[in-house]
Amino acid sequence: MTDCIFCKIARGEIPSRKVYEDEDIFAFHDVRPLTPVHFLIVPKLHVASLAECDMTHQAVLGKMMVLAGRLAREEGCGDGFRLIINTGRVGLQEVYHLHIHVLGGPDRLPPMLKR
Ligand code: DGP
Repeated sequence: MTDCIFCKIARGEIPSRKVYEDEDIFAFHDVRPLTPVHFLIVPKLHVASLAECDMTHQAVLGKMMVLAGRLAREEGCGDGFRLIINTGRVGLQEVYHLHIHVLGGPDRLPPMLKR
């Protein structure tokens, strides 16, 4: 996907505050942070959302999850953090390139959803 904004960020064509990069994964700070720590983890391979994933994505999804914990700790979230994957229209997904939001304190986060 040449015109996908997160593909362009992962290729370095749009600047971002990089947290981590390897051959499969790119992680960068969210441009509109909701919490003191707020970064995104994306696969370099374009996939629109979690709803489009199948077993061929198993390895990269596993790597994203393991990295989420490691990078959260490295970014100062040793006391806990929250992962969010907004998916599709109902999930209020804004950018259609799969991404994990990693959100952290130092203070406790607000409740996940209002009742
Ligand atoms: P979502 O609703 O889950 O699709 O959230 C998309 C997030 O992506 C949103 O929190 C803002 C962030 N974002 C959108 N465009 C850019 C960008 O150009 N750079 C960075 N760093 N973040 C972006």
